[in-house]
Amino acid sequence: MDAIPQTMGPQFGRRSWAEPWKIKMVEPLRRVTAAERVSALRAADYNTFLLKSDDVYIDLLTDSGTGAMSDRQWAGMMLGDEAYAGSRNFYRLEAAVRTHYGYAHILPTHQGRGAEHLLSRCAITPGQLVPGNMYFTTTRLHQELAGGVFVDVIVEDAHDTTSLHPFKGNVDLGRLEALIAKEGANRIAYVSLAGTVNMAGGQPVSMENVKALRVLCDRHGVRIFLDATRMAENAYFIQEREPGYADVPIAAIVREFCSCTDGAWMSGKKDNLVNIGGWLAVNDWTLYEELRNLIVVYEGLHTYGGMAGRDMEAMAIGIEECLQDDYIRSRVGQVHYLGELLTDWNVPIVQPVGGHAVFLDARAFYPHIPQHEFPAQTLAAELYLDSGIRAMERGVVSAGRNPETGDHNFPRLELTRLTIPRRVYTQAHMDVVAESVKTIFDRRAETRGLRMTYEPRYLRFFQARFERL
Ligand code: PLI
Repeated sequence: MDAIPQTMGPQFGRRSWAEPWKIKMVEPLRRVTAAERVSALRAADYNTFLLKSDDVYIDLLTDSGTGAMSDRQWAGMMLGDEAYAGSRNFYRLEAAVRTHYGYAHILPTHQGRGAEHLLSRCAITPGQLVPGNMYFTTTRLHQELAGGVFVDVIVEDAHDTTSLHPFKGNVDLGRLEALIAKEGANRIAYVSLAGTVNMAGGQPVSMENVKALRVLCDRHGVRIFLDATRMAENAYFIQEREPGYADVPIAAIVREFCSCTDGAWMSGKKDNLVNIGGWLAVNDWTLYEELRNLIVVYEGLHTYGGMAGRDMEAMAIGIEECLQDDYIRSRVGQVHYLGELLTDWNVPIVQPVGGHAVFLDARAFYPHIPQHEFPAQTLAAELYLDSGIRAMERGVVSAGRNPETGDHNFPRLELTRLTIPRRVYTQAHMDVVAESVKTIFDRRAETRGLRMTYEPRYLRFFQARFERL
């Protein structure tokens, strides 16, 4: 019995969790040499979005479309009904969204931004305001292109990387009420609510907050549309942190949360565990009719919306899988494992750790690099140079420019995101990532910032180019 390590087993007071799956197929990773990394990053002009995936070792660029499908989902792909109209897979998807998210009318879209586009065009009258719990890049752009003006009404704690508020995604109801009082309810297109909040570090919204938001909006006749992209992860935090929800299943929490909203859009590439796809769902028939009419212009017929039948089937199965308590616990648990390693080493990260990623606080990491020299972009470049790990910027580059003044938007959060794909990497990969971050943290004083040499008009973070100062 001497062979049993002292730290393992319940008799020693420790119980670990493990992923509720085992690996059936593997994809080899390539370790990229230091010389290759230098030349690949130069060729990509210091933008990790412009790297070739073949030049990446561990890819933490995004959790979007990068997850591993289950054997059930792959089997479902073989059941694709590729009829142009009325595919049986559409009806499976429609039933899954109705059952688990609770909305009445469902439209598939090619991915999340397709749904954002349609909803923005149908639900915003030019000149209207769209209050929301922090902007998201594609969401705000579609709202602006439809003539709307986004207004941030997230709680103040969301902008403070060190605040331990358990629900940093909450709407500041006082600010929203003041906005409605000042502008009048007619000027509000709808409240754009995201659970979790990506740009704040994957931070959740509480059930108490969404219920109070519903009451406030009902008082003024304002609609609430939900970005449900990472709603299963949001539900996990409610179960973990909110009184009364510890024994409520994730699926029931999602259903209850969604019942406080008038509709939702979804990037199925995240929570719903598929490599491509999305959906849009609303309760109001008149709005649905408008959306259903517009979808044939931009996405495809209302029973496929830009998706293959097989992909709709995989998403219907992914919806069921992503709401299982064991799955979501291990998914968020892996993100937290990485966050705890970095916290133990005093690396500045957004606290508490969010649902889909660990966000490095680039301002605190590189206090000597001013925001106009892109500290978060620099950090992503340094990480790649050190180990071939790919992260992404979520700071001033992502925030873009003010459409009226043309100036940079300078967000208070200047973050580099280590985004964890779902069911893809192991705990050992997380160790390797943490060690690389620690290495560049230890030599942070020598690091210089970047200058932007090329700036595209829309969503500049995807294609901007930089050089070293
Ligand atoms: O990438 P799409 O078009 O399927 O979804 C757009 C989108 C909408 N809402 C939220 C909260 C997102 O995170 C989102 C896409 N996110 C990406 C691509 C990401 O890397 O976070």
